[in-house]
Amino acid sequence: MVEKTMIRNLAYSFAGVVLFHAAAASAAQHQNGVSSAADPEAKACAALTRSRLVEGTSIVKATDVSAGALKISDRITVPNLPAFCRVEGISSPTPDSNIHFEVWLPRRSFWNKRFLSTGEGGFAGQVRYGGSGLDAALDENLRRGYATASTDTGHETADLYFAIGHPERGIDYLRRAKHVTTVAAKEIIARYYGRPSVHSYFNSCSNGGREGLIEAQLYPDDFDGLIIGAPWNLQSRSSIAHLWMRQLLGVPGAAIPSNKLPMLHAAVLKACDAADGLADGVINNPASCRFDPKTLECKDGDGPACLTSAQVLSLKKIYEGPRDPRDGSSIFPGFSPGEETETFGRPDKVSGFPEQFIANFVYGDPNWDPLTFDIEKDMPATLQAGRMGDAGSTDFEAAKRRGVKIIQYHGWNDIRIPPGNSTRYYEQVARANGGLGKTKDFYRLFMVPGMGHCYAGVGASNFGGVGQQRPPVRDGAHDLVVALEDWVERGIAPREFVATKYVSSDPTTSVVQFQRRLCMHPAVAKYKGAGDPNDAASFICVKEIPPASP
Ligand SMILES: [Ca+2]
Repeated sequence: MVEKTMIRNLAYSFAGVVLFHAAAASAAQHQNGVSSAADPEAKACAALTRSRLVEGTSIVKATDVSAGALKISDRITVPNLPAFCRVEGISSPTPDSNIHFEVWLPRRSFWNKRFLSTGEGGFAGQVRYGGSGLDAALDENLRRGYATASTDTGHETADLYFAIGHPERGIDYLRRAKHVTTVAAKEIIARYYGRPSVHSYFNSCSNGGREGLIEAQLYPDDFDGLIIGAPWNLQSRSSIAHLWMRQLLGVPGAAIPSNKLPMLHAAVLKACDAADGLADGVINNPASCRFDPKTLECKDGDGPACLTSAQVLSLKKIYEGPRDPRDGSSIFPGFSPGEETETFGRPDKVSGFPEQFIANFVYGDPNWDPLTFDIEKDMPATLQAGRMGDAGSTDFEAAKRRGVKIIQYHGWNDIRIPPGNSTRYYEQVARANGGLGKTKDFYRLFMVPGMGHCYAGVGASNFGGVGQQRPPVRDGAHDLVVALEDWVERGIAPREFVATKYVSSDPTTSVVQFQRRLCMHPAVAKYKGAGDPNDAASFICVKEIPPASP
């Protein structure tokens, strides 16, 4: 694995110049440390340690790190880094706060004059150092020449119930830590280089997507452009939906047995796969898929090739999502047809985050039992708790005034956060901002056929998002970050992307299996009917209004 990583990293394209890291092989063998104090950049780095930041925030340590692998802890070593200044800081916006953050500063000559922050998924709890050769964490941002930052958001991963008895730490995670880290990072950048970054960007997914939306909504001065992946922006509603489904499928006979999933998936594909012009196992617009679970209902008793009436009912509810028992309105979208594999219909296998959310923020009780969840009883308190950290506002006035640009994406095969959450939220934003036409001047959504949560899946799922394999080309067509820069800095708005599927999920591979077009919502990619289906040019983006959200 290390060997493969080294081979892949032998050539990096830095600012259009390909640099060959001839020493990469040997460098990766060593834990490189502090470089010579005589080096002026090393001196400038060390000097940061003594500088004071805004009140409540201080630099604990600033270390000049030479090129190679950096050992962070016994568990974490980040390979193949260029030389940089590693700044470790701490921030206490309240007396109970304990926010750790890091800012990584590339060498002056290598810096591309920009700040690109990564974000933190799930409940964070750790600085996002690296992604095992994958995209958009501190390591890869640094390799691309950005000054970059990440935070543990004020608690450690092992502290599952960090907000219980520590409400301010809860707020740090929900909305404050990313902001104070960003303010500190910008100040550190200005001091180290003697000038501020020309632009500040954000790129993350899931809870990181929520962080980005919170930033754009509450702290619009922080970033000039943000990439928002599959946002967990409505933690309260998402948790309600998850627990509702867990309860629904926990009833004896209601769950869909895993041995029936291949049969179910095949039936869904048969109904909807070819609607985009190509039967390739990927449904480009699941929103228009009219698969009726009832067509699979057993006629003569239960069997492996059919669903019982209880299973048919479960399946309808999985696709539909929970409804408010008081008025029948949709609380949260269901999952989209096309991903009836492995953990489909197994919420207990997907995530413990909803339980953790409710324990921390709703009842303050680590022993709260998720199996006692009752939508009627528990929904009001859960929605109330969500007001603190849900990023559901549609008010982007301040961001718009500053010219902030937002690119959002979401995989249609996401079984952690339903993809309908992104389309529904985006449509709400559009309604509140003068319609789709005006909204796309500052905010664009790209749905990704066949991609799971943030990355991976049967579709073309690599285009510069966090945790993805790196795109084959770092340009505005293949890479979200470059596209965002083009939009913010040159006024060139992204209309579509080329997403890549590699022959293997090994991050070292560069052999392309196929490429597809990602279209701007509500357009959908259609196969032209002729041409190599592995070539993105064989597809066009066709305007297709999805069925209205309930
Ligand atoms: Ca298809």
